[in-house]
Amino acid sequence: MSPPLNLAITCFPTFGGSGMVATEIGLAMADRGHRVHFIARDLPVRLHGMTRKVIFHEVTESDYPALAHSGTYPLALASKMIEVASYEHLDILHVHYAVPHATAAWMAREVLGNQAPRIVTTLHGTDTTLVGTDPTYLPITRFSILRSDVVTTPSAFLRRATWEGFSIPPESLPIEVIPNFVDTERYAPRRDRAHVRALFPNLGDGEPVLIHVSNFRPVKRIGDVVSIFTRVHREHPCRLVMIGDGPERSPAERRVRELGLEDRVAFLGKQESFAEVLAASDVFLLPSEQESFGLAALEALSCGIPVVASNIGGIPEQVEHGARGYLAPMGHVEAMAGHVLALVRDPERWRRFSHNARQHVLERFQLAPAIDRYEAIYRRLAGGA
Ligand code: GMT
Repeated sequence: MSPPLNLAITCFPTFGGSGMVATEIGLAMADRGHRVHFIARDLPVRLHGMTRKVIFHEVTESDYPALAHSGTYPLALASKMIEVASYEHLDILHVHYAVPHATAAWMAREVLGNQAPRIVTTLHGTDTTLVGTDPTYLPITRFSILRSDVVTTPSAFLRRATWEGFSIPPESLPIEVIPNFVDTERYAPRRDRAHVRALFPNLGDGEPVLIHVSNFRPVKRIGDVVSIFTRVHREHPCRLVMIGDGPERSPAERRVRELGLEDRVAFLGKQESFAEVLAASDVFLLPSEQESFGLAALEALSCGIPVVASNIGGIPEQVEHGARGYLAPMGHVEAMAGHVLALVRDPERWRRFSHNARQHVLERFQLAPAIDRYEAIYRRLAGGA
């Protein structure tokens, strides 16, 4: 049997897809007997309440006044990586989201020399499409990605976008596509309407519930979520559940109040666990402008909830139009509302899509095969390849 590996993971600790994926990988590796460290600014959300399974190293910055606003986090992170790698003899440093994690990992490796762990960088989306290719960060992000030992992306779309966005010829940077995955037991079909009735006490029996989950950033087009809902509601009374928080939440809440629809829309804010509400809903909305993958849509599909989304980024790699949901050009709220109506007005169609969605996730997006692939990368690198 191969010896356990000593692995460190760096990610954003907040409610974002990249942090969730990173945490699940770490926990799964710990389950497989590897020694797993997390190096981050704060305890990742899904590690709360966990004891001893993984080891957490908090990155703290100096509060020296002259350093205020000088963005020293990458230096503090690199120093912590050096410290942990030195006394824990790390084999692998797996960083999620290139900015600034891949750069900190590269700095740490420069300092550690031949004692350095091998670096795996998983790109997640905006680190390529938005932040990374912003001229402010482009040269250093491109360099750090190229210096990683292995680079992975959750979709073929993001692999292409990385090659193109950073002007990297594919032959000089092989990128492995490892699709994101979902815990199919936690996100399982459970049509227990009590979970949505708790939010809407006077919910009618056949009244559909639409749902959206995100970080409410401009790329999510929260205004489109509300527009799709209002159009559907006009034709077919329904409800909307909004989970998450971010800059677009207040304007959306204001608009819902102005429309007099506040008793039909529930804004729940950030929720650590929402699988039951998701599984009790009817259609998941994701009209984003950018989405390298769309983890929340995968969680919905896993619960057997059809998805209506924009036809962008990596979404078509999981949502097949006309089979597990519907896709429309970004911003076409009329078309998306039409697709929602097609689902909620036709229970037979909804059941077919729901079944297809769950089956597809069970066949393609389970946790174990994805973890096998990450583990194979770690083993290959630790073995000197
Ligand atoms: O946009 C978000 O939801 C947050 C962001 C992140 O960095 O956590 O998500 C990105 O990574 C997720 C996990 O791989 C993907 O599912 C999201 O599609 C991706 N977001 C974008 O590309 C905008």
